[in-house]
Amino acid sequence: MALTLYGWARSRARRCIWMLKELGTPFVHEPISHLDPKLKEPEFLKISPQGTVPVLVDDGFAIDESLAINLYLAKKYGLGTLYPERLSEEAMCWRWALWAQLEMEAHLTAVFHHRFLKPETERDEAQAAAGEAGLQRPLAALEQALEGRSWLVGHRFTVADLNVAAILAPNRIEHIRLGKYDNVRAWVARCYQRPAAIEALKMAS
Ligand SMILES: N[C@@H](CCC(=O)N[C@@H](CS)C(=O)NCC(=O)O)C(=O)O
Repeated sequence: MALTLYGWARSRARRCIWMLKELGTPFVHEPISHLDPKLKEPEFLKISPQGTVPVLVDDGFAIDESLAINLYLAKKYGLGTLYPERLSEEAMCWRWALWAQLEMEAHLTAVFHHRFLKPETERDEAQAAAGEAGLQRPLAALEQALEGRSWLVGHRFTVADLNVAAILAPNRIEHIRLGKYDNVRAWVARCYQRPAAIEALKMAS
């Protein structure tokens, strides 16, 4: 099989599983945990230089970084559906991925870690609150971008929605107050009602 995804669904690999399920592309799944020491062995570092998951190997070509993997997969297998053909729309897909990674991910991680993931004795509510405060500007921008529209780019669900919604995963955003962001809440729900998203989430439970 040419296409192999490494990383169990309880890691950021879930983002790529979601993409692969959307595309319906056959793939081999190697559900290795992000805690597995094998990730730091020379053999694995050859395909994932930082020893992290997810990593995708497509016929000898290896790529890590979940959102980049999704852009690659969408362009290769979903051109005209999940990946727009028009250059300006393609550019917006890159834009949303970079934006989500840079403007949201670190803040969300701080909230998730300090309100949920860390043992109670190691949680620091000040760091969680700082993360939540840092999220206000990007959330307000996303709220505005979704005003009067169902999807971020064009008129259908694309890799832009998948990548941003993957960062705003339900298990993360349940720890932040989304009260005033009605468009964001509704859009996240729309994205996660998709059968591929449901399947990917099930694999993590
Ligand atoms: N920005 C990377 C982050 C990759 C990452 O940190 N993955 C975690 C699992 S969610 C991991 O493999 N951690 C193991 C480690 O950092 O040693 C991506 O989006 O793929």
